[in-house]
Parts: sequence; C-alpha cells; structure tokens
Amino acid sequence: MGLAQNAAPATLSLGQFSAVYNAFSLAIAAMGASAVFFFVSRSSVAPKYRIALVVSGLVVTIAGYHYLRIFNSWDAAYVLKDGVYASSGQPFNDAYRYVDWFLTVPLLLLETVAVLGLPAVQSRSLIWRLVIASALMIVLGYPGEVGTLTARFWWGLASTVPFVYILWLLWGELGQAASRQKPEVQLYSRNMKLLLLFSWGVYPIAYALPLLGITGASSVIGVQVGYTIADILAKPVFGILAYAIAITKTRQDLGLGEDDEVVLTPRGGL
Ligand code: RET
Repeated sequence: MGLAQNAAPATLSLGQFSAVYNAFSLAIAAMGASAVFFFVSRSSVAPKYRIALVVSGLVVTIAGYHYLRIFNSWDAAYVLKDGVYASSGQPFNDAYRYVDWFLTVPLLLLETVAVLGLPAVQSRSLIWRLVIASALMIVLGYPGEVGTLTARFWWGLASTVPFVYILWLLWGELGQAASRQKPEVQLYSRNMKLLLLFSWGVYPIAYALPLLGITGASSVIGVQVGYTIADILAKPVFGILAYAIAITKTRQDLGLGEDDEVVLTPRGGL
C-alpha cells in the first residue's frame, strides 16, 4: 500500500540538509578520535581487560568507515539549486547503517559481557543468546525501514521482541555484576546500565517517528539525526565507560591508591 514512506524527500531547506550533514560529520570525528584513544589506551589496563578496549576500538573503526560512506551518500543525494537542496536523482543509501549494526551490535554485546567479568561458561551462554537476538532484531527491522508505513509498523513490532529480550537479559546481568563489585566500580556499572537503556532506547524512537505522524523531510531528518546521536552514545561514550571500569579494576587488582601510577608492560596480552 502507498509509496515507500522514506524515499528521500524531493527538496530540503538549507537547515534541514545541514542538520544531517553536520551530524554525520560529527559522528566521523567522534568515531575516528575514539578509535585512536581505545587502541592507544589498551596498554594502560591489565591484560584481561584489553579485549574490551580492542573490541571498542574495532566498533568505532567500523562505524567511522560506515559514517564516511553514509556522509558521501547524503552529500551526493542532493544538489543546491536556488537556495534549496533538490534531489540529485541519486538515492540516499541507508543500508550502510543496518550493515554497520549487524557487525557492531554483537561486538558491543561482547564488550559488555567482557567487562562484566563473569565465569567463562556463563559468559559464553550469555553471548550466544545476545548475539542471536541482536541479529534477529536488526534483520527484522530493515524491511520496515524501506517499506510502507504499514510494513514499518509490523516489522518494527517484530524487531522489538528480541530488543526487549536483550535489554531484559543485560539489565539483570549488569545489575548482578554491579552488586559483586567494589563501590567505585559499582557506580560505573550502574551508569553503564543507564547509558545502555538510554542510548538503545533512542533507536526505536527514531524509527517510530514516521509512524507518529511526522512526515516528509522532518521525518527523514529526525530519523537520521536520532540514529546518529544514539550511535555516538552507544559506541564512543559507552566505550569510555568500559575503559573507566577497566582502569579502575586494574588499579584495584594491583592494590593501587588514587594517585599511584599504573605501570604495566606495554606489550603484554592483546
Ligand atoms: C530497530 C527497528 C525498530 C525496532 C527496534 C530497533 C532497534 C534498534 C537498535 C539498534 C542498536 C544499535 C546499536 C548500534 C551500535 O553500534 C532496528 C531500529 C527495537 C536497538 C547499539
């Protein structure tokens, strides 16, 4: 029924075009700079936490690449004519985003489980359940992104089932893990739980905008800017929290005080 609802609108104002253009540009900078930070910082945490930093670095590198492609696609989809941005005839390719999630969401889940510090058997079973549910969530969401409004509703609803399952699993596990930690780490674990809920919650809200009566250019802009903000929170900001947990646990494991310097062998471990 009807037209594909999110075919790029024919014209955008200067402000509308730039809002998305600048959000994508900010995302490229955030992903690139945080990739350098995560890779460089991995030698300042104990070997068992290095995997979390390496995974963070990979996530933001993959996302940085995809944002470069998304940015170029957006730029090519419009041309400035008489003070407004008119469609150039080249389609805006939103599939990069779903490909990006397909790779980065399982990695983010792996990172989260890695900083939880659970026994290996428990970690493995948790990771499997999370990875399968996240693949289902993304695969079920995509047809709704490119279909009619009715399709958007039903696929969105189907995708919400594994989404709720993931949040329910992680909320419980993060809560239990936090209660086993020393007070300093407990605060970070609690913040991680809140950031996870807050940032992941933005995705379905952005997806639902066209269903809430927001149409045309505003809906395309809302969806793109919403996903971009959520991605910056869920990848670089989340990674910094994981780093804070790893460095705090490293200090605790070494029995160091607040002002002592951490001295580790730079090449040990990962
Ligand atoms: C979709 C479709 C509509 C319903 C739901 C969705 C959830 C998407 C999420 C994406 C998370 C992505 C992350 C990326 C970071 O690398 C697919 C929009 C629930 C939660 C964390």
